[in-house]
Amino acid sequence: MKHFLNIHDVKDLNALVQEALKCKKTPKANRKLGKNKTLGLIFMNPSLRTRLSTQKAGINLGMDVMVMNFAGEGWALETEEGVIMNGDKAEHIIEAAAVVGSYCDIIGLRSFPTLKDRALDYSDHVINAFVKYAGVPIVNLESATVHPCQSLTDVMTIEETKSRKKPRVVLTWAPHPRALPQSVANSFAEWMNRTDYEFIIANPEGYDLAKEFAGKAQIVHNPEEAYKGADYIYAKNWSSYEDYGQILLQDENWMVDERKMNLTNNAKFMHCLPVRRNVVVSDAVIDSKHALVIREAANREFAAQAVLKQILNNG
Ligand code: AN0
Ligand code: CP
Repeated sequence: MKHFLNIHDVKDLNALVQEALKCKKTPKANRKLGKNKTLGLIFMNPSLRTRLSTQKAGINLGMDVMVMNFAGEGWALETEEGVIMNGDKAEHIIEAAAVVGSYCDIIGLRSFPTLKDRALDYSDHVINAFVKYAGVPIVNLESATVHPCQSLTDVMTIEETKSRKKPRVVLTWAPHPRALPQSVANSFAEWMNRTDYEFIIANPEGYDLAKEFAGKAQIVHNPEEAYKGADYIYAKNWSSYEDYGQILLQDENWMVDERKMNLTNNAKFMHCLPVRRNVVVSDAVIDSKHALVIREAANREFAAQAVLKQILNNG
């Protein structure tokens, strides 16, 4: 693997999931692989899990890890090419990416969408500028359009816990007071579409994901219909793609609650975290034995490790 930007960088999904499960069994088995290699983690936005799990994954492989929060700490970056930089942006991404690349063997980057300009966001221009100018492999730690480290973890977690070969997996939209990216949902859909699971997306009208990500998924606009017989309920809020970046609805009937969970096939509850209790999911569901959220977050370490291992092995 050269870069890990999205599902298209994964040739054999099952092999990568098996690698992550192997890393979980013996996390310190490859401590020599990353010796004298530097992993740089750059965050344009907040993080808990991605930052610590990827750092830990690098340490497990013997890498030296440097982390930098750009928001508020780095220079304000210009990302448009050919502009006269006489405004508030002090540094161009062309130099910034090349400089970080000169210190690192692998770079992980988190850069959220603007949620204002759909065409710009969906060009994923920030991470692509790092690919173009950093000169080293790039790992996507959530970009404007996808969050592949999360999705790999999600497939791994389903593989670990599923009670039938082809589970019925439901990605359900849930309410949220703030406008959030579509990245986690886009990515989850893309990765589910690479499995042989039954995959359904439940979201209100106006919240359909871009077709390129929803792919062959069955889309329903009624939560009760989707929950029936589900083995996994994967909740996430996203802002509208159609009415780009807008919040169209706060309807609490879309919150994951016990009433709807009772319609399922004893479904497990999943969420990438951070989650707002009693907005996205009720206390009763997230505190129940069906919630996989802590296992899911813990698995981030081994998913990241599998990715770093494949990149390091590529030389
Ligand atoms: C982010 C999002 O929805 O993309 C990060 C999730 C991993 N969530 C929030 O900003 C709350
Ligand atoms: N799930 C996830 O990516 O969490 P953080 O935003 O805390 O990294």
